[in-house]
Order: sequence, then structure tokens, then C-alpha cells
Amino acid sequence: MSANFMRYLSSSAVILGILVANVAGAAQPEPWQMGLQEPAGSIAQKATDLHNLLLIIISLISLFVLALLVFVGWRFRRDANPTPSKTTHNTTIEILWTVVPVLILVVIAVPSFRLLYYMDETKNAEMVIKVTGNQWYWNYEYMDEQIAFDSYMLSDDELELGQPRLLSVDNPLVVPSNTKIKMLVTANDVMHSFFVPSLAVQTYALIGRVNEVWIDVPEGEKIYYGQCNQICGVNHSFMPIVVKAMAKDEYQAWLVDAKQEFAILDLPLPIQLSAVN
Ligand SMILES: [Cu+2]
Repeated sequence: MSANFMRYLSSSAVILGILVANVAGAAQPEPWQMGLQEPAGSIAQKATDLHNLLLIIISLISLFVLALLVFVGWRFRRDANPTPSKTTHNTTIEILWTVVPVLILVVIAVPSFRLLYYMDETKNAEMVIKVTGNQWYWNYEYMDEQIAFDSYMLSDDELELGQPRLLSVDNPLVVPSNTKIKMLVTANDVMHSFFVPSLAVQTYALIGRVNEVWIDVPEGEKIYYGQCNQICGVNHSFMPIVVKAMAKDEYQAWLVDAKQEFAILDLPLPIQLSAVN
């Protein structure tokens, strides 16, 4: 068998593996991906709808401007216009090219503001998770459950079959599906950014400040991959985010074990002291 054919076979196997991994339920970048990742949760769905609306509008504008340019280039070429026109004003067209863009902006602004306020509304959250960015790992604290743990990227030799390289972690952020979860995002050392594309969540993690976001992961067991999205130092690329969604009863079962393993008194010294005092 030729080397090319072997290469073809092995790349097909890789692609097949990626497809199988996606069927098994993981939201992650794909080779040759063109659009956004498949939206998960109500914010992501609305963000994708807005994106699709904008895509149509900007495509129509680009085609219209291109058509105008081609028409002008052809209609007013030197051969056809030995004596150039001296026209400088046309009131009708000036009103049109002011009013029409304003109307387009209004059409964009209405759904845009609607989404912005929808994302901002963290009231009625059913649970709260505090997310802290560190150089170079994430810490997740389930405040009501009194558990907290660090989440480090897996190195290449720790990866198991099907786990994507540079995106997998030792302790994922486990969340119940169909639940409105408020996240309090902050940082310990430098700026980080909590970014999970398929959930349409991206917010800065700032030292001494808390930013609020919320997610509602849809039904079903699925893993959502993200990354720190703020250049935060030499290992910036190596602090991925893994959100692992599971059904509510499975989440409760996970909590029982997690309370043993990640009880908040296992945190570093300063937090232990404040808990004791
Ligand atoms: Cu970072």
C-alpha cells in the first residue's frame, strides 16, 4: 500500500474519531469549522439568532456596495464619458443615504439591546458558582455547597481516548442541566477571561472585581469546552475550561462525592484561616 493511501486512511480515522466524539456529546472546535459552535442554552441560542440576522444584513450591504462600485466603474468610465459630469449635490440621494443606514442600525440595535439586557439579568438564579482565574488554572467554588476545587489542564500523557488535547482538564466544572446558574467571575493574580463559545459566555476575570454572568445548559449529558480568552502570561494557552453538564439527579449524586473530596476546608491557608475565625 502506498504511503499516501496510508496517510489518507489515518486522516480518515482521525476525522471519524472526531465525528464519534461529537456524537457522544461534546461542544468543541472542529476542523474546517466555518460558523459558530452549535449553541447551547438560551443565551447562546439568542446570540446565534442575532449573528444569523447580522450575517444576512452585512451580506446584502456588501453585495449592494459591490454592485454600485461595478456599475459606477462601468457607467462612468473614460471611454463613455469624454466630458465628466460636474454634478455635486443631489438632495434626494443624500437624504436616502443618511436615513437608510440609520434605519438599518435601528433594526440591528433592537435585538442587540434585547439580548444584552437578557444576558445581564442574573435574578432568579437557582445556584451560584464562583469562578476564579489563576496563573494558570481555574478554581471553581460552589458557595452553597461549601466545596471548591482547582481545574488544571491535562498533559498529553494524561489524556484518555477521546479527550481533546489542550482542552481537557482534571476536574471539570460540573453543572446540572436545565438550571439557571449564576457565575461570579474574578481573578487572583492577573486578568483572565472565562470563555465558553458554545454557551456564548465570555467575561473578564479581574483582580478585586466580580463580574456576573449566567448560563442555563440544556438537557442531556454533554461537555462544553472553552479557554481563557485574555492573554495572561506564559501558560495562557494551557488553562482550558471544561463544563460538564449532567441531569439534576446525577448532579446530586456527584455532589455527595464532591463534598467528601472538595470540602472547602481543603482550600489554601488564607481561606482556611478566615473559615476558622
Ligand atoms: Cu488566563
